[in-house]
Amino acid sequence: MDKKVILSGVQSTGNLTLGNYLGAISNWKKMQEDYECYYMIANLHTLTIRNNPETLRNNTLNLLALYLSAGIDPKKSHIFIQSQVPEHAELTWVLNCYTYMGELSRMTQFKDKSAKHADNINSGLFTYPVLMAADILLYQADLVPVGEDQRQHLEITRDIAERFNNIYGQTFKLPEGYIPKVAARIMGLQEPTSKMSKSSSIPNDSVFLNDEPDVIMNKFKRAVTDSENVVRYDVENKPGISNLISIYGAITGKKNEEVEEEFAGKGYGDFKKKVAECVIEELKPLQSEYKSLIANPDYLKEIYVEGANKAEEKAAKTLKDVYDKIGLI
Ligand code: ATP
Ligand code: LTN
Repeated sequence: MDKKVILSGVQSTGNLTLGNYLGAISNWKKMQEDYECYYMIANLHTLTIRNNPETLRNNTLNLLALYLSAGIDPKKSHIFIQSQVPEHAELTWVLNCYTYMGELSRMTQFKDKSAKHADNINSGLFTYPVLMAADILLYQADLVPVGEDQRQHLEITRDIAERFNNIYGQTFKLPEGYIPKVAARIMGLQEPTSKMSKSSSIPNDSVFLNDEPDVIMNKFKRAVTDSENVVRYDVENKPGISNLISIYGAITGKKNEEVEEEFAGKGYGDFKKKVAECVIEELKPLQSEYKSLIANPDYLKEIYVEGANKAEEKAAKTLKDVYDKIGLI
């Protein structure tokens, strides 16, 4: 039987955070053993905010190096850059014509990002989910591993696919989300009521995968907690400590109660230090691999050229079917 297909991606907006890693990328690695995987760098999505061209180019290659160092293996998975497979932009235009303004205006990411970038509420930001739908539907993906914040975008993808299938007959597979039970939403260390994000402007809020060990230690030491001084999971009343418990649990595989037990009678200082140490340990091999990869742009190019060729083989088939069905010559 054919393997089930996975597709996922991350925007090339900056360095990956611990949230991106625990919520998404670390699952990608596990899935490549059993599925046909397409892992993409979503550099077209990145255009929805203003970028310096040189920074965008660097971020794209950095992200590729981070995928590889996090264990995504080009021999097992197809790793590619979205802009190198033109079918993504082409299918987006078609799907735009099957997507309603009303449904796009309900997207919480659009509302959040419009508030954050009030000076640049461009139409790309509005139609962002349609490009994401095209990414997924081109590959007839069965499963899409993402963090909790992308759930709504998966729902609209299914709605668009279903609408199209209803008019033209079976064309797109309806994808399912694969949202992990733990670490689907890692919060900021300074603002534990909002998610940790790559583009956060709050100092020490996000832990980046290529932060030096002493920087990671300091960020955790400064993490916002509460005055109770008891390590107890309670998102409502203790968002900071609960977030640290989630991080520690995601890395060590321990359940919340086990973490509470381990730190019973110990203060926050000890706990924060232990969380920082386990993050530093987890990231150590990734960081040394990243340093050697980023120094080898020829190798990175080899990977993305090969990945785009393989991705395009599959994407072109779906796009041709779509064009035929809707009557484009
Ligand atoms: P940006 O700040 O540019 O919006 P981001 O950090 O929110 O970036 P994305 O590129 O939007 O990251 O998301 C990449 C992947 O990481 C997605 O699957 C997303 O669901 C997941 N993800 C992002 N932030 C977190 C988080 N804090 N916890 C768990 N998963 C996350
Ligand atoms: N919007 C996603 C990134 C992304 C994506 C995708 C994820 C773009 N295209 C396709 C899964 C499938 C985000 O994480 N912000």
